[in-house]
Amino acid sequence: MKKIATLLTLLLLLPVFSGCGSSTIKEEITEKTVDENLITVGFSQLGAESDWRNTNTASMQEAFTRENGYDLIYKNGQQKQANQITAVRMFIQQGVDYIVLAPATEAGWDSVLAEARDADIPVILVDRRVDVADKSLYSCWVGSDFELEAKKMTEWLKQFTQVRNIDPEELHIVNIQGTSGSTAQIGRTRGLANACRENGWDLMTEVDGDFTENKGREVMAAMLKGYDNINVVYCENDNMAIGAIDALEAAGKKVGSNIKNGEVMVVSFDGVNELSREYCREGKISCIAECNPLHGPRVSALIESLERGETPETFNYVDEKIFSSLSTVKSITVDGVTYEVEKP
Ligand code: GYE
Repeated sequence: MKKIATLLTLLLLLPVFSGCGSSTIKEEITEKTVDENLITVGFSQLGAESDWRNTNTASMQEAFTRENGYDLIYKNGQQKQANQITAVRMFIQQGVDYIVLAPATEAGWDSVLAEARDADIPVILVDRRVDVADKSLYSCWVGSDFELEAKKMTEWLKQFTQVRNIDPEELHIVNIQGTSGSTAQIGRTRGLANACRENGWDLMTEVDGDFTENKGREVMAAMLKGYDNINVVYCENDNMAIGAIDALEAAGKKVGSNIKNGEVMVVSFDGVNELSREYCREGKISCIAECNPLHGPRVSALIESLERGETPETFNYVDEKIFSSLSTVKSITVDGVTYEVEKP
């Protein structure tokens, strides 16, 4: 079998080496030269909107190398679910061994995942989830507990304001949200909304910033025109926080934790981007709830487990930290678990 595959590969490559292959032909050929000894993985990544995403893509590419026994077919969905659906259909046609999907948003996956199941190709979800009626449409998922990240952040804010004698009704919060309908957005938004209700904080508005720096800047500038008393900006990722800080400073605001003195506090999620960590060290970002993107080895461990005929846990959560350079709050306890607040 291996010999036939190699022979086929050589025959297919001939026109390219003799100079008569166009780049389109080359692509078709690469897609057909599947090495029988490798595990073929089709990975549909949703896009490249943030540093978190790029680090996640790199982690996957480093894990699924030929040296590690994999043949990786990587497709960037450019932030569009339609592109991701096309990629999954292509993987099915190519007969890959596993489909790994990092879905942009949760809805609308039922049909294409049913096609994968009909073709007997296991689907592993990474990072965000899908909302499908039939839960057997995917084997398992690995990623973060986004609502827990938000609970950690809001618990930190609650303790911080208590220690600094800031009354709950003095907080005027805006939320710059991640891509609407994505698991990360849903969990982080829900966590904040619940905490605002429970603590009596004023949640003034929630606006989609699509997880990008440019959108964060744009949305913040617009909010500053609509509200003059914003004193907490909750950004659902660091890239949007960087954009928001630009807009705040351009409008003459001082970012920082001294709310009583008129500073605007910025908090965010991820802790991947170097500039945001620097901002956190300087106090421009008061607190970051970590979101870990290094899923490559985790997905590969799940595939190895499936290869051995095991049934891995359906939902696999990653442990995450919380960072602040302020020493006001030393630790927080959420759902019975205590987290030390670490230096960024
Ligand atoms: O926080 C953000 C990215 O889904 C966890 O997506 C991911 C989020 C991450 O764009 O930066």
